[in-house]
Amino acid sequence: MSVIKIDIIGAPTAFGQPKLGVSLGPDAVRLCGLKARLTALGHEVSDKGNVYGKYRAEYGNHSERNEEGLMNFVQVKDFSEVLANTVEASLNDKHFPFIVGGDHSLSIGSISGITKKYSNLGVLWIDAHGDINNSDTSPTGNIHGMPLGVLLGEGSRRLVDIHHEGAKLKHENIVLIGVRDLDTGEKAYIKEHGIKCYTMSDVKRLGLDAVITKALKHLESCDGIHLSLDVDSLDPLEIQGTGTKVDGGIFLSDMLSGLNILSSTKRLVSADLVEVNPLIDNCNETAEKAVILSEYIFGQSQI
Ligand code: EXY
Ligand code: MN
Ligand code: MN
Ligand code: MN
Repeated sequence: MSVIKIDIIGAPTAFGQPKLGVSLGPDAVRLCGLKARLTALGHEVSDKGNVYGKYRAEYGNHSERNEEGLMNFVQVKDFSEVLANTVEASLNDKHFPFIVGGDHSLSIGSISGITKKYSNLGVLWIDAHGDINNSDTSPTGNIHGMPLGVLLGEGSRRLVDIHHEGAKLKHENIVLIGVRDLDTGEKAYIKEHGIKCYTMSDVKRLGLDAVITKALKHLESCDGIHLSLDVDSLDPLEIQGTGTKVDGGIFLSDMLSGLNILSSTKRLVSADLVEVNPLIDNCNETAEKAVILSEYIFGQSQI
């Protein structure tokens, strides 16, 4: 197995959603031995600590909508800028940025940093949700439901222009996997732009291995692949510690098999692992499973 220089980047933001606790996700995952367990696979692992902007989520989420209907806009923008710079620096060192959250709004920052280097980035978005709302379509104003919309250049210009101006991703370079809770506006947007989307029904019918294989084929011409893995893609029977659970999800054993296929291609250049919330968990089991997912992202296999 080839050695990967992994930078663990903690992204303890909670400003993209209303529940307290998701900012503790990175440390909950560290406590389960993330660094040691990735090192044991033979990789060179450096823990870069947590990234902080000017605001600290631990003191409570000030949920006021701005004039564009966005919750905590100032805090999300500030955090995204800092995270984008950190991720870009990791890539400049020729390392693999592994961003551990934190709510899914962090992907605005991480992917903005990555696309400075990879201008034709492919993204595998494994999630119960589409996260493809924008300031005009969102029913809640919660920015963790909008990162893909923002990265595609939709809605609030002030969010879209974070780190570098304009859209960061192309519609044809995104594959959604495991979705089962889309808002009306998200469904219309996915159809209108022909975004490749494997719903949970598709995953059930085809199997996750086949879906990942098809997704990789779809992203064949990309200059790198980023994995954005939301733990709420897993079935709530297996994980409790995440803020927006949706029944009928992926089982851990299936996910590990799919990640095994993905990692063996060696096309991944970066990854996010998001939405672990230890305050609503059962004895930190979601963080423990997040570490198992991480091991498979980085090439763990069963023999
Ligand atoms: N679609 C809903 C919204 O936009 O508020 C719920 C979004 C949940 C997003 C989670 C993290 O993936
Ligand atoms: Mn180095
Ligand atoms: Mn998400
Ligand atoms: Mn989700």
